[in-house]
Amino acid sequence: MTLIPKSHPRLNSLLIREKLVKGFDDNLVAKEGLLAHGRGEAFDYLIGEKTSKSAKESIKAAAFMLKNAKNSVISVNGNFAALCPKEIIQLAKNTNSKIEVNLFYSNEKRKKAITKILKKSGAKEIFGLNKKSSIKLLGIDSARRIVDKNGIFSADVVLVPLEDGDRTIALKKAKKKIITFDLNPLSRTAETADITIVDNVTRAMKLLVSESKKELKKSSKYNNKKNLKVSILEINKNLERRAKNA
Ligand code: PTJ
Repeated sequence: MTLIPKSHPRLNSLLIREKLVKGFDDNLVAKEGLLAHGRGEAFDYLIGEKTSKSAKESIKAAAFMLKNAKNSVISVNGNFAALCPKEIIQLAKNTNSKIEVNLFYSNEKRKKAITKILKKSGAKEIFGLNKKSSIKLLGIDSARRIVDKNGIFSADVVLVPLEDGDRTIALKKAKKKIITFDLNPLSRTAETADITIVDNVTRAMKLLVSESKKELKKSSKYNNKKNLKVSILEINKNLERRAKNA
C-alpha cells in the first residue's frame, strides 16, 4: 500500500483506487476492471466527487423498487466485490434480494475469489456458481450470457453495477427492471436502465443501504431520462463554476 497523506485533497478517491488495486492483486478484479475504474474516476472528478441531488433521487427510487420486487437479484462483478462487499450483503438482507456472481471476463479463479470475499462478508447463498442451474440469456455474446435459472434468469428486478451496455439491453428485452450505478451518464447502460444512479458505487451503496432500511413511499415523479438530463446539467454547472474560479 502506498502511503497517502491524510491531508490530500482527493484522499477518498485515492483510497478507493487502492482498494481496487488490492482487489486486482487478490484476483477479484479483471485487468479491464482497472481501466473501467480509471474511466469512472474521470467522471467522478467531473461530478465533484460527491453525491448529487439527482443521484439521491435515483437512490430513493432504487430502494423502493428493490423492496417492492418479487424476486430481485444483485449482480456482482469484480469491481463491485472489491469495492463494496459488506454493503452488498447488507443491501441483500434489507431488500430480500439474491446475490449472483456474473462476470464479463469470466474465469473460475476470479469467481472463487469473489465468492470467498462475499462469504467472508456474511453471504449465505450465492447464485451463479452451479453449472447445473445455469442457462443462456439471449442477445449477449460475452460470458455474461450465462446466468442462474433461479437467480437473474427468473428475476423481475436486477441491480447491475458498472455494467456493459449489451447485457443491460438484453436484460431489458427479457422484461426485467434494471437498476445501475454508472458514473458516466452518457453510457448505453445509463441510458437503457430504468434507474441510473450516477454516483461512485462506494458512496451510493452506503446511501442505498441506509435508504433501504426505511419505510418507503413510491416516488411517482421518478423519470430516468429526466434524471439523467439533470445529472449532465449538474456536471455542466460544476464545470462552469470551476471555469469561473480558474
Ligand atoms: O468483473 P468483470 O469481469 O465482470 O468486469 C467488470 C468490468 C467493469 C471490467 C466490465 O463490466 C466493463 O468493462 O465495464 P465497462 O463497459 O468498462 O463499464 C463500466 C462503467 O462503470 C463505466 O461507464 C465507468 O465509468 C463506470 N464506473 C467505473 N468505476 C465506477 C463506475 N461507476 C460507479 N462507480 C465506480 N466506482
